[in-house]
Amino acid sequence: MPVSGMPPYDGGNIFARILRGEIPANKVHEDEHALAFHDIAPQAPVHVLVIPKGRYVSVADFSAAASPEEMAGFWRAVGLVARQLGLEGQGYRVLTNMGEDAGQEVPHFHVHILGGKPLGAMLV
Ligand code: DGP
Repeated sequence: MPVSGMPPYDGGNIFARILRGEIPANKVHEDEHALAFHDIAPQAPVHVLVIPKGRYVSVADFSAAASPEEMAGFWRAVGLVARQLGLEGQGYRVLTNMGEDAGQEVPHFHVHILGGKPLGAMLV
């Protein structure tokens, strides 16, 4: 359940459908807690999304409501995927968009892993 004030989780969102195997994704990793797949509109040479398997709308929801096991499993998967993609040597960026002002498009918590070129220091 989302924390109070959060929108309810919409099980019809595109990432929920990817998790259920209803639409395809170019997967790079899957385990008990997380799924990682290439972004459909890459913003860098490497652009992968990592999502938890649980029903969390955003980082606000995930950080408030996920269990310690889910959190640990999710963040372990983020590091593992970056390593697996060969990004550790050069560096990479991990970011998440939360809500309207940040331009969050898909209401299932996800982090972007971006890398494969110098990204600069700008955050916005
Ligand atoms: P955000 O703005 O943080 O919610 O980013 C959502 C990202 O999801 C955006 O970079 C594009 C990506 N995306 C949207 N639909 C699909 C899809 O059907 N498949 C894949 N692989 N990525 C998608």
